[in-house]
Amino acid sequence: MSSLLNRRQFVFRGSVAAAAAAIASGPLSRFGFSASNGDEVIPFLDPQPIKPNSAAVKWEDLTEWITPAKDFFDVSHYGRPSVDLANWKLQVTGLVDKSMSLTLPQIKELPKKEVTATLECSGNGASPSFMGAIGNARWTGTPLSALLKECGIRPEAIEVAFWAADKGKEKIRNNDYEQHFARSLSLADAQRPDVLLAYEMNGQPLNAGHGAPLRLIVPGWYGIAWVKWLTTIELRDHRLMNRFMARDYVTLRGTPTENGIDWKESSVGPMNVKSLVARVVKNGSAYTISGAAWTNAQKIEKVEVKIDDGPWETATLDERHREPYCWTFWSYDWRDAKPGEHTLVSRAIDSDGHVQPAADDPLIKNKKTYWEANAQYPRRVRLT
Ligand SMILES: Nc1nc2c(c(=O)[nH]1)N[C@H]1C(S)=C(S)[C@@H](COP(=O)(O)O)O[C@H]1N2
Ligand SMILES: [Mo]
Repeated sequence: MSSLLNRRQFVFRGSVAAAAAAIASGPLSRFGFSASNGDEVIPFLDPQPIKPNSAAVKWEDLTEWITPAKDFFDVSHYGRPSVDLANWKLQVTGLVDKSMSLTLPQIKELPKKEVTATLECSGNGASPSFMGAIGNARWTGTPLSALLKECGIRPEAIEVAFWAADKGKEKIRNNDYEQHFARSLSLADAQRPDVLLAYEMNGQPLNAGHGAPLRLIVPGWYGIAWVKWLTTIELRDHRLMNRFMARDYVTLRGTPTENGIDWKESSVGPMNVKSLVARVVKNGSAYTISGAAWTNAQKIEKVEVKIDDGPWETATLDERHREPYCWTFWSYDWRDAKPGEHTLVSRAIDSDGHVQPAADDPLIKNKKTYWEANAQYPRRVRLT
Protein backbone atom coordinates (compact mmCIF):
# COMPACT_ATOMS: atom_id res chain seq x y z
CA MET A 1 0.00 0.00 0.00
CA SER A 2 1.46 3.36 -0.88
CA SER A 3 2.18 5.99 1.72
CA LEU A 4 -0.09 8.44 -0.09
CA LEU A 5 -2.96 6.08 0.39
CA ASN A 6 -2.09 5.46 4.00
CA ARG A 7 -2.00 9.14 4.58
CA ARG A 8 -5.41 9.51 3.08
CA GLN A 9 -6.79 6.74 5.25
CA PHE A 10 -7.81 4.57 2.36
CA VAL A 11 -8.39 0.95 3.12
CA PHE A 12 -7.55 -1.50 0.41
CA ARG A 13 -7.97 -5.23 0.45
CA GLY A 14 -5.56 -7.79 -0.93
CA SER A 15 -1.82 -7.60 -1.13
CA VAL A 16 0.77 -6.04 -3.37
CA ALA A 17 2.59 -9.39 -3.55
CA ALA A 18 -0.47 -11.14 -4.99
CA ALA A 19 -0.86 -8.39 -7.56
CA ALA A 20 2.80 -8.60 -8.56
CA ALA A 21 2.49 -12.36 -9.05
CA ALA A 22 -0.56 -11.83 -11.25
CA ILE A 23 1.32 -9.43 -13.54
CA ALA A 24 3.97 -12.04 -14.26
CA SER A 25 1.50 -14.67 -15.46
CA GLY A 26 -1.14 -12.80 -17.43
CA PRO A 27 -2.58 -13.79 -20.81
CA LEU A 28 -0.59 -12.48 -23.76
CA SER A 29 -3.45 -11.39 -25.99
CA ARG A 30 -3.43 -8.10 -27.86
CA PHE A 31 -4.98 -5.48 -25.65
CA GLY A 32 -8.54 -4.68 -26.58
CA PHE A 33 -8.34 -6.48 -29.89
CA SER A 34 -8.15 -10.12 -30.86
CA ALA A 35 -5.29 -12.13 -29.42
CA SER A 36 -2.63 -13.68 -31.63
CA ASN A 37 -0.46 -16.68 -31.06
CA GLY A 38 3.11 -15.72 -30.42
CA ASP A 39 2.38 -12.37 -28.76
CA GLU A 40 5.14 -11.39 -26.39
CA VAL A 41 4.64 -8.56 -23.88
CA ILE A 42 7.62 -6.18 -23.68
CA PRO A 43 8.12 -5.22 -20.03
CA PHE A 44 8.19 -1.50 -19.14
CA LEU A 45 11.41 -0.06 -17.73
CA ASP A 46 9.68 2.76 -15.88
CA PRO A 47 8.64 1.98 -12.31
CA GLN A 48 5.80 -0.51 -12.65
CA PRO A 49 2.49 0.94 -11.56
CA ILE A 50 2.42 -1.28 -8.50
CA LYS A 51 -1.10 -2.48 -8.05
CA PRO A 52 -2.45 -1.18 -4.76
CA ASN A 53 -4.18 -4.49 -4.14
CA SER A 54 -5.14 -7.68 -5.91
CA ALA A 55 -8.34 -6.03 -7.08
CA ALA A 56 -7.09 -3.42 -9.54
CA VAL A 57 -6.76 -3.05 -13.27
CA LYS A 58 -3.62 -4.91 -14.32
CA TRP A 59 -2.85 -2.90 -17.42
CA GLU A 60 -0.53 -5.38 -19.14
CA ASP A 61 -3.18 -8.11 -18.86
CA LEU A 62 -6.22 -6.08 -19.72
CA THR A 63 -8.34 -7.47 -22.54
CA GLU A 64 -11.88 -7.19 -21.17
CA TRP A 65 -13.79 -3.98 -21.83
CA ILE A 66 -16.05 -4.86 -18.89
CA THR A 67 -14.01 -5.25 -15.71
CA PRO A 68 -14.99 -8.31 -13.68
CA ALA A 69 -15.80 -7.58 -10.01
CA LYS A 70 -12.76 -9.59 -8.89
CA ASP A 71 -10.44 -7.16 -10.72
CA PHE A 72 -12.34 -4.03 -9.70
CA PHE A 73 -10.50 -1.82 -7.17
CA ASP A 74 -12.34 -0.76 -4.07
CA VAL A 75 -11.85 2.27 -1.85
CA SER A 76 -13.36 2.99 1.54
CA HIS A 77 -12.40 5.87 3.79
CA TYR A 78 -13.82 4.44 7.00
CA GLY A 79 -13.38 0.72 6.31
CA ARG A 80 -16.18 -1.49 5.14
CA PRO A 81 -19.33 -1.04 7.26
CA SER A 82 -21.37 -4.06 8.31
CA VAL A 83 -24.79 -3.42 6.82
CA ASP A 84 -27.74 -5.45 8.17
CA LEU A 85 -29.11 -6.40 4.76
CA ALA A 86 -32.28 -8.03 6.17
CA ASN A 87 -33.42 -4.82 7.86
CA TRP A 88 -31.86 -2.28 5.51
CA LYS A 89 -34.08 0.52 4.17
CA LEU A 90 -33.42 3.60 2.09
CA GLN A 91 -34.84 6.82 3.53
CA VAL A 92 -35.76 9.73 1.26
CA THR A 93 -36.22 12.79 3.45
CA GLY A 94 -35.86 16.56 3.69
CA LEU A 95 -37.54 18.93 1.25
CA VAL A 96 -39.94 16.45 -0.35
CA ASP A 97 -43.74 16.40 -0.26
CA LYS A 98 -43.71 12.77 0.79
CA SER A 99 -40.84 11.12 2.69
CA MET A 100 -40.24 7.50 1.82
CA SER A 101 -38.69 4.47 3.40
CA LEU A 102 -38.00 1.72 0.88
CA THR A 103 -36.81 -1.88 1.19
CA LEU A 104 -34.55 -3.36 -1.48
CA PRO A 105 -37.41 -5.44 -3.00
CA GLN A 106 -39.45 -2.23 -3.25
CA ILE A 107 -36.55 -0.46 -4.98
CA LYS A 108 -36.24 -3.36 -7.41
CA GLU A 109 -39.88 -2.87 -8.38
CA LEU A 110 -39.17 0.71 -9.50
CA PRO A 111 -38.30 1.39 -13.17
CA LYS A 112 -35.14 -0.52 -14.05
CA LYS A 113 -32.23 0.93 -16.01
CA GLU A 114 -28.77 -0.26 -16.99
CA VAL A 115 -25.82 2.06 -17.61
CA THR A 116 -22.29 1.05 -18.57
CA ALA A 117 -19.81 3.49 -17.09
CA THR A 118 -16.15 3.74 -16.14
CA LEU A 119 -15.44 4.41 -12.47
CA GLU A 120 -12.10 6.09 -11.77
CA CYS A 121 -10.82 7.20 -8.39
CA SER A 122 -9.75 10.85 -8.65
CA GLY A 123 -6.44 9.83 -7.05
CA ASN A 124 -5.72 7.34 -9.82
CA GLY A 125 -2.46 8.21 -11.54
CA ALA A 126 -1.41 10.70 -8.86
CA SER A 127 1.56 8.48 -8.04
CA PRO A 128 3.25 5.67 -10.01
CA SER A 129 2.15 3.23 -7.33
CA PHE A 130 -1.53 4.05 -7.74
CA MET A 131 -2.49 3.40 -11.35
CA GLY A 132 -5.08 0.62 -11.28
CA ALA A 133 -7.96 2.40 -9.52
CA ILE A 134 -10.27 2.31 -12.53
CA GLY A 135 -12.76 -0.15 -13.99
CA ASN A 136 -15.65 -0.28 -16.41
CA ALA A 137 -18.88 -2.03 -15.41
CA ARG A 138 -22.53 -2.49 -16.25
CA TRP A 139 -24.57 -0.98 -13.44
CA THR A 140 -28.25 -1.84 -12.96
CA GLY A 141 -30.65 0.03 -10.75
CA THR A 142 -33.40 2.62 -10.78
CA PRO A 143 -33.07 6.20 -12.04
CA LEU A 144 -32.83 8.59 -9.11
CA SER A 145 -34.84 11.26 -10.96
CA ALA A 146 -37.98 9.10 -11.11
CA LEU A 147 -37.83 8.38 -7.39
CA LEU A 148 -37.31 12.08 -6.56
CA LYS A 149 -40.29 12.95 -8.74
CA GLU A 150 -42.38 10.35 -6.96
CA CYS A 151 -41.50 11.94 -3.60
CA GLY A 152 -42.26 15.44 -4.91
CA ILE A 153 -39.35 17.90 -4.85
CA ARG A 154 -40.22 21.03 -2.83
CA PRO A 155 -39.45 24.32 -4.64
CA GLU A 156 -36.93 25.36 -1.95
CA ALA A 157 -34.70 22.32 -2.61
CA ILE A 158 -31.39 23.09 -4.33
CA GLU A 159 -29.40 19.91 -3.82
CA VAL A 160 -29.49 16.24 -2.91
CA ALA A 161 -27.22 14.77 -0.24
CA PHE A 162 -26.37 11.06 -0.19
CA TRP A 163 -25.61 9.64 3.25
CA ALA A 164 -23.86 6.32 3.74
CA ALA A 165 -23.60 3.67 6.46
CA ASP A 166 -19.83 4.03 6.94
CA LYS A 167 -18.64 6.53 9.50
CA GLY A 168 -15.57 7.74 11.35
CA LYS A 169 -14.14 10.50 13.53
CA GLU A 170 -13.24 13.75 11.83
CA LYS A 171 -11.39 16.62 13.41
CA ILE A 172 -13.37 19.77 12.75
CA ARG A 173 -11.94 23.00 14.17
CA ASN A 174 -9.94 21.02 16.75
CA ASN A 175 -12.70 18.79 18.04
CA ASP A 176 -13.52 15.22 17.03
CA TYR A 177 -16.95 14.54 15.62
CA GLU A 178 -18.43 11.33 14.30
CA GLN A 179 -19.31 11.76 10.65
CA HIS A 180 -20.98 9.51 8.13
CA PHE A 181 -19.57 9.43 4.61
CA ALA A 182 -21.66 11.75 2.44
CA ARG A 183 -21.52 13.64 -0.83
CA SER A 184 -24.08 15.83 -2.56
CA LEU A 185 -25.15 16.73 -6.09
CA SER A 186 -26.96 19.82 -7.31
CA LEU A 187 -30.60 19.17 -8.15
CA ALA A 188 -29.78 19.46 -11.87
CA ASP A 189 -26.98 16.88 -11.65
CA ALA A 190 -29.07 14.55 -9.48
CA GLN A 191 -31.89 14.64 -12.04
CA ARG A 192 -29.73 13.56 -14.98
CA PRO A 193 -31.46 10.51 -16.46
CA ASP A 194 -28.37 8.29 -16.18
CA VAL A 195 -27.79 8.85 -12.46
CA LEU A 196 -28.81 5.57 -10.86
CA LEU A 197 -29.41 3.97 -7.51
CA ALA A 198 -27.70 0.68 -8.40
CA TYR A 199 -28.11 -2.74 -6.82
CA GLU A 200 -26.28 -4.78 -9.49
CA MET A 201 -22.81 -4.69 -11.00
CA ASN A 202 -22.21 -6.75 -14.18
CA GLY A 203 -25.50 -8.57 -13.65
CA GLN A 204 -24.68 -9.70 -10.10
CA PRO A 205 -25.97 -8.26 -6.83
CA LEU A 206 -23.63 -5.51 -5.68
CA ASN A 207 -21.06 -7.05 -3.31
CA ALA A 208 -20.06 -5.69 0.09
CA GLY A 209 -16.91 -3.96 -1.19
CA HIS A 210 -18.74 -2.09 -3.90
CA GLY A 211 -21.53 -0.78 -1.68
CA ALA A 212 -24.19 -3.44 -1.07
CA PRO A 213 -27.07 -3.24 -1.08
CA LEU A 214 -27.34 0.13 -2.90
CA ARG A 215 -24.93 2.72 -4.30
CA LEU A 216 -25.08 5.85 -6.38
CA ILE A 217 -23.84 5.78 -9.99
CA VAL A 218 -22.81 9.16 -11.41
CA PRO A 219 -21.56 8.41 -14.94
CA GLY A 220 -18.79 10.77 -16.04
CA TRP A 221 -17.89 11.82 -12.48
CA TYR A 222 -14.93 10.68 -10.39
CA GLY A 223 -15.50 7.81 -7.92
CA ILE A 224 -15.85 10.07 -4.88
CA ALA A 225 -19.37 11.00 -6.08
CA TRP A 226 -20.47 7.36 -6.40
CA VAL A 227 -21.62 6.94 -2.78
CA LYS A 228 -21.66 3.33 -1.58
CA TRP A 229 -23.71 1.76 1.22
CA LEU A 230 -26.48 4.33 0.85
CA THR A 231 -28.87 4.84 3.74
CA THR A 232 -30.45 8.28 3.29
CA ILE A 233 -31.18 10.66 0.45
CA GLU A 234 -31.81 14.16 1.74
CA LEU A 235 -33.21 17.10 -0.25
CA ARG A 236 -31.71 20.35 1.04
CA ASP A 237 -32.03 24.11 0.69
CA HIS A 238 -28.42 24.77 1.74
CA ARG A 239 -25.24 23.11 0.65
CA LEU A 240 -23.50 20.23 2.35
CA MET A 241 -19.90 21.22 3.20
CA ASN A 242 -18.24 18.22 4.80
CA ARG A 243 -14.81 16.61 4.40
CA PHE A 244 -15.66 14.97 1.07
CA MET A 245 -17.28 18.06 -0.47
CA ALA A 246 -15.23 20.89 0.89
CA ARG A 247 -12.02 19.96 2.72
CA ASP A 248 -10.58 16.81 1.16
CA TYR A 249 -11.37 16.07 -2.53
CA VAL A 250 -10.81 19.70 -3.43
CA THR A 251 -8.65 20.71 -6.39
CA LEU A 252 -6.64 23.94 -6.31
CA ARG A 253 -5.95 25.30 -9.78
CA GLY A 254 -4.33 28.48 -10.99
CA THR A 255 -5.24 30.41 -14.12
CA PRO A 256 -2.64 32.91 -15.36
CA THR A 257 -4.08 36.44 -15.69
CA GLU A 258 -2.62 39.88 -16.38
CA ASN A 259 -2.16 40.44 -12.65
CA GLY A 260 -0.61 37.10 -11.80
CA ILE A 261 -2.17 33.74 -11.13
CA ASP A 262 -5.79 33.48 -10.09
CA TRP A 263 -6.07 30.51 -7.66
CA LYS A 264 -9.38 28.75 -7.20
CA GLU A 265 -10.44 25.67 -5.26
CA SER A 266 -13.24 23.45 -6.44
CA SER A 267 -14.85 20.24 -5.26
CA VAL A 268 -13.81 17.19 -7.32
CA GLY A 269 -16.58 16.38 -9.82
CA PRO A 270 -16.53 15.48 -13.53
CA MET A 271 -13.67 13.35 -14.88
CA ASN A 272 -10.92 14.78 -17.08
CA VAL A 273 -9.83 13.38 -20.43
CA LYS A 274 -7.08 10.80 -19.97
CA SER A 275 -5.29 7.83 -21.53
CA LEU A 276 -2.51 5.41 -20.74
CA VAL A 277 -0.11 3.22 -22.70
CA ALA A 278 -1.02 -0.12 -21.19
CA ARG A 279 1.11 -2.55 -23.12
CA VAL A 280 3.64 -3.13 -25.87
CA VAL A 281 3.38 -6.46 -27.66
CA LYS A 282 5.82 -8.07 -30.09
CA ASN A 283 4.63 -10.60 -32.62
CA GLY A 284 7.34 -11.80 -34.98
CA SER A 285 8.96 -8.54 -36.08
CA ALA A 286 5.79 -6.43 -35.55
CA TYR A 287 5.25 -4.29 -32.49
CA THR A 288 1.85 -3.04 -31.27
CA ILE A 289 1.30 -0.38 -28.62
CA SER A 290 -2.11 -0.37 -26.99
CA GLY A 291 -3.98 1.28 -24.17
CA ALA A 292 -7.20 2.82 -22.94
CA ALA A 293 -8.65 6.34 -23.05
CA TRP A 294 -11.57 7.86 -21.18
CA THR A 295 -13.30 11.17 -20.39
CA ASN A 296 -16.60 12.28 -18.87
CA ALA A 297 -19.89 12.65 -20.77
CA GLN A 298 -18.15 12.98 -24.14
CA LYS A 299 -16.81 10.32 -26.45
CA ILE A 300 -13.14 9.72 -27.09
CA GLU A 301 -12.57 11.32 -30.50
CA LYS A 302 -8.92 10.54 -31.03
CA VAL A 303 -5.88 9.05 -29.36
CA GLU A 304 -2.38 9.96 -30.45
CA VAL A 305 0.90 8.24 -29.69
CA LYS A 306 4.36 9.76 -29.61
CA ILE A 307 7.52 7.68 -29.76
CA ASP A 308 10.69 9.38 -28.51
CA ASP A 309 10.90 12.82 -30.16
CA GLY A 310 8.71 11.82 -33.11
CA PRO A 311 5.46 13.45 -34.19
CA TRP A 312 2.08 12.63 -32.66
CA GLU A 313 0.62 9.72 -34.67
CA THR A 314 -3.01 8.68 -34.71
CA ALA A 315 -3.91 5.40 -32.97
CA THR A 316 -6.79 3.15 -34.05
CA LEU A 317 -9.80 3.26 -31.73
CA ASP A 318 -11.70 0.08 -30.90
CA GLU A 319 -14.99 1.12 -32.49
CA ARG A 320 -16.87 -1.76 -30.91
CA HIS A 321 -16.87 0.24 -27.70
CA ARG A 322 -16.63 3.98 -28.19
CA GLU A 323 -19.34 5.60 -26.10
CA PRO A 324 -19.83 8.33 -23.52
CA TYR A 325 -18.96 7.48 -19.90
CA CYS A 326 -16.83 4.49 -20.89
CA TRP A 327 -13.21 3.86 -21.63
CA THR A 328 -12.24 3.15 -25.23
CA PHE A 329 -9.40 0.81 -26.10
CA TRP A 330 -6.91 1.82 -28.78
CA SER A 331 -3.89 0.39 -30.52
CA TYR A 332 -1.05 1.58 -32.72
CA ASP A 333 1.20 -0.36 -35.12
CA TRP A 334 4.73 0.60 -34.29
CA ARG A 335 6.54 0.34 -37.61
CA ASP A 336 10.31 0.36 -38.02
CA ALA A 337 10.85 -0.10 -34.31
CA LYS A 338 14.58 0.03 -33.73
CA PRO A 339 16.50 -1.85 -31.04
CA GLY A 340 17.31 0.23 -27.95
CA GLU A 341 15.43 2.23 -25.37
CA HIS A 342 12.32 4.19 -26.28
CA THR A 343 9.83 6.51 -24.57
CA LEU A 344 6.16 6.04 -25.45
CA VAL A 345 3.36 8.37 -24.50
CA SER A 346 -0.29 8.72 -25.47
CA ARG A 347 -2.73 11.61 -25.37
CA ALA A 348 -6.52 11.44 -25.68
CA ILE A 349 -8.82 14.04 -27.25
CA ASP A 350 -12.54 14.00 -26.54
CA SER A 351 -15.52 15.10 -28.64
CA ASP A 352 -15.54 18.49 -26.89
CA GLY A 353 -11.96 19.06 -28.05
CA HIS A 354 -10.36 18.60 -24.63
CA VAL A 355 -6.77 17.40 -25.04
CA GLN A 356 -5.05 15.38 -22.34
CA PRO A 357 -2.31 17.72 -21.08
CA ALA A 358 1.40 16.97 -20.80
CA ALA A 359 2.98 17.08 -17.34
CA ASP A 360 4.50 20.52 -18.07
CA ASP A 361 1.22 22.00 -19.36
CA PRO A 362 -0.03 24.90 -17.19
CA LEU A 363 -3.21 22.87 -16.66
CA ILE A 364 -1.12 20.37 -14.69
CA LYS A 365 1.67 22.67 -13.45
CA ASN A 366 -0.90 25.00 -11.91
CA LYS A 367 -2.81 22.18 -10.25
CA LYS A 368 -1.41 22.18 -6.74
CA THR A 369 -3.36 19.30 -5.26
CA TYR A 370 -3.26 15.52 -5.58
CA TRP A 371 -6.62 14.70 -7.18
CA GLU A 372 -7.57 14.71 -10.89
CA ALA A 373 -4.18 13.53 -12.11
CA ASN A 374 -4.80 13.27 -15.85
CA ALA A 375 -1.36 14.22 -17.20
CA GLN A 376 0.13 12.26 -20.09
CA TYR A 377 2.13 9.37 -18.67
CA PRO A 378 5.35 8.40 -20.52
CA ARG A 379 6.48 4.78 -20.38
CA ARG A 380 9.86 3.32 -21.34
CA VAL A 381 10.73 0.06 -23.09
CA ARG A 382 13.92 -1.54 -24.36
CA LEU A 383 13.78 -3.46 -27.63
CA THR A 384 16.43 -6.04 -28.51
N1 LIG B 1 -19.90 5.23 1.46
C1 LIG B 1 -18.77 5.43 0.75
N2 LIG B 1 -18.84 5.58 -0.58
C2 LIG B 1 -17.73 5.77 -1.31
C3 LIG B 1 -16.46 5.84 -0.69
C4 LIG B 1 -16.40 5.67 0.72
O1 LIG B 1 -15.34 5.71 1.34
N3 LIG B 1 -17.58 5.46 1.40
N4 LIG B 1 -15.33 6.07 -1.46
C5 LIG B 1 -15.53 6.72 -2.75
C6 LIG B 1 -14.36 6.71 -3.60
S1 LIG B 1 -13.14 7.81 -3.19
C7 LIG B 1 -14.26 5.94 -4.72
S2 LIG B 1 -12.94 6.07 -5.77
C8 LIG B 1 -15.33 4.98 -5.06
C9 LIG B 1 -14.74 3.61 -5.32
O2 LIG B 1 -15.75 2.69 -5.63
P1 LIG B 1 -15.45 1.14 -5.54
O3 LIG B 1 -14.89 0.87 -4.18
O4 LIG B 1 -16.72 0.42 -5.82
O5 LIG B 1 -14.43 0.87 -6.63
O6 LIG B 1 -16.31 4.86 -4.04
C10 LIG B 1 -16.71 6.11 -3.51
N5 LIG B 1 -17.85 5.91 -2.64
MO1 LIG C 1 -11.60 7.79 -4.87
